[in-house]
Amino acid sequence: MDSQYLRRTYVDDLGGVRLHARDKEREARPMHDLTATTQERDGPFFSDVVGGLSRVQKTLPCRWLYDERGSDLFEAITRLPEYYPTRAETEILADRASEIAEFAGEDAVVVEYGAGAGVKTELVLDSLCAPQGYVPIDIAEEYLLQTAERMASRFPGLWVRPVACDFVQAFDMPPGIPPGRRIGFFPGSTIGNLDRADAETFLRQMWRHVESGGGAIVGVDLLKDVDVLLRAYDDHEGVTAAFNLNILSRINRELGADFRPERFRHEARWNEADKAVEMHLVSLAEQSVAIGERAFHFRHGETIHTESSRKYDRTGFASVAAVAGWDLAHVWDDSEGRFCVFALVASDDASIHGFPAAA
Ligand code: AVJ
Repeated sequence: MDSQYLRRTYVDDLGGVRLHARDKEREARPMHDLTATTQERDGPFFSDVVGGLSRVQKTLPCRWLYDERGSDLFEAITRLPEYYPTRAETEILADRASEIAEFAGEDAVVVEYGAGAGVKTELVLDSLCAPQGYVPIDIAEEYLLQTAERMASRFPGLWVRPVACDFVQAFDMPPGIPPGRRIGFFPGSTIGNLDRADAETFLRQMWRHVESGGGAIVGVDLLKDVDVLLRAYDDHEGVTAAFNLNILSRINRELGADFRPERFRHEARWNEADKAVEMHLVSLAEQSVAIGERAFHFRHGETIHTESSRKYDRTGFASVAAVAGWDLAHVWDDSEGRFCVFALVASDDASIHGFPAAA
């Protein structure tokens, strides 16, 4: 994991913000100012950026792509002709609504990782029989709170408790969750952003969150023709390029850096060893960038690796899930066989779950 910092925010009754003890000093700030905490030079954004740009292969963790503009650009990506995953997954969730409802059972509590704008959540909550609760988890707080509010008004009586945090790090479920079978929901192939070890750690944590007998619905993008994959990450309109480059503007704005985004270009690459599409920002010149006192040097053509989106085949993903304590209940795919949705059940083999609780 890239950062030891973890901010967790539980929103009570969608009215006020209740913060963890270690965040007490921030309690006085209004809700929308929470993002401003990333400006701190000792904050998680700063340490990730400085740490990532200090490596031989410069990197920026992809979670920082999602500030407000980045989240808007990602929503625009999901509507692009080249970006098939969202459409394919939405088709599956809509077509399989009754099977999903049966799988989840009555009175389910949906725990969504990386909730974003929550478009697919509505589909799933609509399919379910009397869902009791919804716990959206996301690091992009503005979107998270909007989504939580929308779901609360769209599904009256639903218990909604957003958790603002980076879900790949260890954290506990908020208190007061209504009884009912917990269903982890991890759509969008976001699991593809994690390497094998982190995917396994994530799946173990989700197991701990839903507890033995709980379920999970996980969207996974499938291996396919490399040209099709690359086009999905390098569209004609340049929306993905803008999404990728936006991280430089965010670093400028929030950390006072002097990146010149026009001196970088977006590139999508296939990494055959990792079976992943990678996004890079390629330096168009030899240049130096300052962040506070620090300077980072770029050779002409040197890149910053900003995201990996790993692609799986069905058996490959099922075996990662199995190692983390999940039994396979269903695999559904779209009509063109591009994407699949796994329905998993948390096995009760306690021996593989020595997972430590969050500190
Ligand atoms: C939201 C992480 C699943 O990897 O396909 C889209 C993000 N990046 N285009 C993905 C993304 C470039 C997306 N995920």
